[in-house]
Amino acid sequence: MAGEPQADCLFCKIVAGEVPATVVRESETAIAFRDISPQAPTHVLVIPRAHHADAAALAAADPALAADLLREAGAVAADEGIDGSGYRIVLNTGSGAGQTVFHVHAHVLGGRDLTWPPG
Ligand code: IU
Repeated sequence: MAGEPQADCLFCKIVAGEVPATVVRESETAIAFRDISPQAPTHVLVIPRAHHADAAALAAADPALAADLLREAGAVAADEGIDGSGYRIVLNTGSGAGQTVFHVHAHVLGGRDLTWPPG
């Protein structure tokens, strides 16, 4: 069922505290933690506590939670001091776009110049 924890989901295990992560921010609905393979000086993942596979599934099932996720991503950027210089929020959706963990997560990237288009 939409939103229920999935036994085989790494990010559900992080939410449950069963897998360690460097958490930088928590709210009632979302948590933010540092990516284990950072691609920029700031690289934080923001995830809803509830399990939704990707951004489209989240937006369809719970638009208010999707809004929470974006608000938390902006708050992470402010906490990290990268909101002034600019940052990127990335929601890879589908394996062809590079999604490897199928629990929706917003990458918050910044602290260096970011080029466009992405690879
Ligand atoms: P993607 O958009 O699904 O490719 O992003 C998954 C991210 O999760 C990727 O940047 C990984 O480095 C990151 N990650 C992590 O932070 N901790 C983990 O244990 C695993 C992946 I596996």
